[in-house]
Amino acid sequence: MFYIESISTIISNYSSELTVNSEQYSRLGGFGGDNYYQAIPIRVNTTGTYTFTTSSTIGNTFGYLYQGNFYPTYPQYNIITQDDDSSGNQQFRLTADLRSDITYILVFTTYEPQRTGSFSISASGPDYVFFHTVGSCSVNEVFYQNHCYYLDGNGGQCLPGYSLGSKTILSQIASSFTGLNYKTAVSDNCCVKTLEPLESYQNYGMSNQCNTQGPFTGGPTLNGGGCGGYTKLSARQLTFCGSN
Ligand SMILES: [Ca+2]
Repeated sequence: MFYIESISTIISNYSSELTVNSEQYSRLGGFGGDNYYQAIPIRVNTTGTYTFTTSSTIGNTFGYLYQGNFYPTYPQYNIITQDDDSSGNQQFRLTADLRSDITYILVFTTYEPQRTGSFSISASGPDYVFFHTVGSCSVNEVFYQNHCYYLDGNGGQCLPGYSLGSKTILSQIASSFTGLNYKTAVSDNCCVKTLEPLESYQNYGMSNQCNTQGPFTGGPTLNGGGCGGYTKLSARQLTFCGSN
C-alpha cells in the first residue's frame, strides 16, 4: 500500500541588486574583506519547509539565513543555515523550516568581496514568502503596512519620525517581535505604552521577558506581565512606536 500525496508548491520571487552603495561586511567564513550584501527580512504565513535559490549576474553568490536579528559585526549570531553553491553554477540554495510567527533575515552576498550586480531570489514552499523591502525598516523594527514599528524602554517617547503605535496594530504584529530587541534601551517597566492612555485597563505587557535584554522570546500579549489596569508611566516604560 502506498500513498500519492499532492503537494502544491508556491513560488515567490524577489529581485534587487548590489551596488557600490550597498552595505558591506565581512561574511561568515569569508576572506575578511568587504562583501556587499543585502539583509532581507522575510516572513511566511504558513509554517513549513521553504527553499531559496538564487540567480544573478554577479557570479558566485553566498546565502545565509538568520532567525530574528542579523548583526553584521557578529554574523555567527542567530544563524540557521548557510550555503555557497548547492543550486549549481556557484549559486546558493538554502532550505529551512520556517515558522509563521518569526521574522527571518536572508542575507544575500557574494563569495568574493567587492562584487556588484543584479540578482533574484526564488522561494518555494507551502505558501508565499514575503520579502520585505530592503531599507524600509532598520534593525529591531517590524515592517507592517508600510510602517516600521519597534519596542523601546523609552518612557512613552518615540524617536524623531516616529509616533506612538496603537494597540490594534500591536495586536497584529506582537509575535513578530520574537527574536528582536529593544530599539535603544532596556525597559524598567514592561507594560507597553501605546497611543491609548495607560489607564484604559487593557494594556499589553511582556510576560516572559520583562525588562531583560533580548532577543525577545516572544512579543507582548494583552494584559501580559500583569499589565492589565496598569496606570503609571516610568522613566523607561516599555513603549511601542511606529514610523510616521
Ligand atoms: Ca556560491
